[in-house]
Amino acid sequence: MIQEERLWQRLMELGEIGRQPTGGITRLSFTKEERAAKEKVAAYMKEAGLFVYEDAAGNLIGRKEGTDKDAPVVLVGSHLDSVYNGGMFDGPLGVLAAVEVVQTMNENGVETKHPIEVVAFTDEEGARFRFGMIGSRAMAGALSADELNYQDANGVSVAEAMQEAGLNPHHIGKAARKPGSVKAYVELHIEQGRVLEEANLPVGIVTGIAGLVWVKFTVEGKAEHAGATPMPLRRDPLVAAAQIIEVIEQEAKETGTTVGTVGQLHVFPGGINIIPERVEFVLDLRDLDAAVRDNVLQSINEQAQKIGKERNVKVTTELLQEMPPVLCSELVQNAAKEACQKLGLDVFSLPSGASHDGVQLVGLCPIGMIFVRSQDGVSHSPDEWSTKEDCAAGANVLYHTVLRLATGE
Ligand code: HGY
Ligand code: MN
Ligand code: MN
Repeated sequence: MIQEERLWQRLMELGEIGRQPTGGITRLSFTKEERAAKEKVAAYMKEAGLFVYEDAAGNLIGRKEGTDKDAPVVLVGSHLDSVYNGGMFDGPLGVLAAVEVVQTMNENGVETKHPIEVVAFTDEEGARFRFGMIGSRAMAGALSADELNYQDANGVSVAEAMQEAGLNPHHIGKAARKPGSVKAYVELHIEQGRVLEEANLPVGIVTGIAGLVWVKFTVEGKAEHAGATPMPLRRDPLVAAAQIIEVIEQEAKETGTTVGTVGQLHVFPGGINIIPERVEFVLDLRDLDAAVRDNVLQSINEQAQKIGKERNVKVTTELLQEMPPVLCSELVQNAAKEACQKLGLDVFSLPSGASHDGVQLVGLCPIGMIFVRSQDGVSHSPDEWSTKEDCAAGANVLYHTVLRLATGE
């Protein structure tokens, strides 16, 4: 069994890095907060007896050698970057549980055929730039050089941020893993929803991960005086945007499985007494079925253009990122099921509405995830919480899952 106290202490310690006065954690990719978190985890990895290194994409990796050092590795981990003002479990639980798993193996002299590599992926959340999963995309060889030119809100590109962090963006291709070199990828993560809580269970096995699109809407009208412009003469992009956002809610509700969110909206120039000139907002649209998601998107786009015409404003869209829904492999799901049975835990399967790095690795190796119950289903918020007992239960399931995968053929 893993050491519950050590895992919890490390979670609490790591949870202080990037803590904001608002109570949440902000640890964006390639920032000093993320660097500090990586240094802390690198120290834990060394305590666990791992060989620690960073790959060309800035993924932090701790390797436990296998008895067959050329056998495909079992990859296990998650991410250390966060959303703005986020919680302390989303990402770190998976990384620290993975460290705890291999440290427990090493402390008990447990050898495995396959090498095991613990990974903390760079920029899973995409909070800083316009897309996420930079580290796992690089590992899958799916990151093009021109994507490194995208800039953050301060005009700093991914490439520049990497250079500032001591990485050479031109070498990003070196992070790609050869096909066949990874046996499986397993990630422990908080559920970030209410299903396990409703089922009154600490742990669940993920069947598949929803596919998402991020679409940037730009609505252009005419800046005019707030006091001197009669209502019928206005070309107000913010009211049009509000109508489009209502359409998003209606269309997502329609299917019963789709979720649509607008969490980021900017008004230009933003004066109290100015009818806005331009409004920009990003739609996050998801469904386990890509065809359903894309039909909803098409309907939203059609209605958005209609609203634009009616209000004499210009509506344009730009796809920022698209991730297909993926299924978790039977190999990993079965290993996790056996682990739950061994531990006397219910075998309970559920889909993931949240997206995760495994989505990027599905072309490289079989993937799978284990969920830990989230209190009130809250995440991406300072109120994100899971209990010490549930985190330990998840880490023990991860231990036996990884052991099964790393010792088997
Ligand atoms: O957005 C997500 O689903 C994940 O937290 N990056
Ligand atoms: Mn997240
Ligand atoms: Mn996450």
